Amino acid sequence: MTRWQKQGLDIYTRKDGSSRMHKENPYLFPSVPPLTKPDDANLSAAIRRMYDRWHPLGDRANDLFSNFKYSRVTGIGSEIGVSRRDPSSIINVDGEYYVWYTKRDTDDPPAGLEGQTLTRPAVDWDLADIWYATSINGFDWRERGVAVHRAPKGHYGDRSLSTPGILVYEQKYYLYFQCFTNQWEPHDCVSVGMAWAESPDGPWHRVDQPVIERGGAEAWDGCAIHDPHPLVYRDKIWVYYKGSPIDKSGQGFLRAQGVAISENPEGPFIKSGLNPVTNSGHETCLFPFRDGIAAIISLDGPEKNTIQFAPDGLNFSVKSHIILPPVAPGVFAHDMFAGNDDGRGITWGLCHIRVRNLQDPAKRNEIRCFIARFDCDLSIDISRPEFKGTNIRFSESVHFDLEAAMKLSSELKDQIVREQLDQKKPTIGT
Ligand code: AAL
Repeated sequence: MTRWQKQGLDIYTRKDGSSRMHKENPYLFPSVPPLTKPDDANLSAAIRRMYDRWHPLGDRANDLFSNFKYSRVTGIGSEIGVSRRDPSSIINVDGEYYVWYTKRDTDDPPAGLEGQTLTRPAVDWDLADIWYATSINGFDWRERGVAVHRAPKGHYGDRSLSTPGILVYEQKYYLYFQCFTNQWEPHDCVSVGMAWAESPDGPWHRVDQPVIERGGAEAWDGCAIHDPHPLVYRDKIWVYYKGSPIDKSGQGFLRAQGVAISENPEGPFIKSGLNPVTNSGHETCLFPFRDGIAAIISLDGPEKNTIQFAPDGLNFSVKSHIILPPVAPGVFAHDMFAGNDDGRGITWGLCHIRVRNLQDPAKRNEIRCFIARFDCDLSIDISRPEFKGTNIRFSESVHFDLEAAMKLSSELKDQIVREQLDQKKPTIGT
């Protein structure tokens, strides 16, 4: 008598509706896990989590999991003496992709806070302007020139403009960017400026005052509003950003992101009462996904290197753990500004890669960046199994790479050799 009836690849179900994973032996975990959680099986905490939090097929069945594969681009790629970094989202206007980014082309490399002058940059994104480039295929780019120049001396934004985010709203174009005024200040403190244009090719009109202000002295975003990332959601303009506090005593919130919302591109932007809405992440990168908002959260914080999702744009949770995420990504999401509660996800974007002068320890500030492309599968509409694999191993050169500080330095090695004498307790008899 067959008490249990098999349902395809799914579980065995009894007439009374109860289910189990294996017809004969309820304790045997099968090679093909049932797609729905068996209700009478003896499941470990990890396997229960697999059903309650993840999916029995793991990353393969997760629209919000992807690997990232990188390509060099032409036109805005690596160039000695020039830095291009922090690309905006990418838009498509009349068949051409457009991207905006920070470009620094100074005679001297970054010299740090102490070494800066009116013409020598403190950091890589100092004494910079917002430039733009276009492309037909997203791999080969043509640099088109400056989009938004620094302001004249004595005006808001006369020191440096960096890290742009693009918004297309009611047939007009808006760039939001970090707007540095006067001498470079410690801690990268800055507010957000804005410029608008009738066409993606400009001319751009710079607004002479901040459009999103820093929080108060004790706020989580009291020092800086970084990486402004606009999108349209629920009939409003949402600008996500990374905040940082003035208090750098070591007790403060290290990295978090929040959002400021407005009905007009010019503002006023009202910061969400729930800010910060992430507890992790460095540069901001978000895109509409189904009826919510997805975010690539990388580099910093307890939930670093994850893809997250908020069904309301505010309450994010981790949807996957990712490997070698793009740094400072700007993505192409054709529906970034559609606001139609039907986000389709992304398959590619641009990011930056940092190059540092490691030959001479005195020149650690000598940094430049270049733009690269990444491809991925965080899309509902395509399926690329090549991007859903795990178990990525890094090569010998990555393990001993100095730039990523993966290789143990000789100073740290000496310190460790000294310290481990105390820890060198006998294996037997402890
Ligand atoms: C980036 C961003 C912001 C910071 C600096 C330039 O990657 O987080 O833009 O200010 O670094």
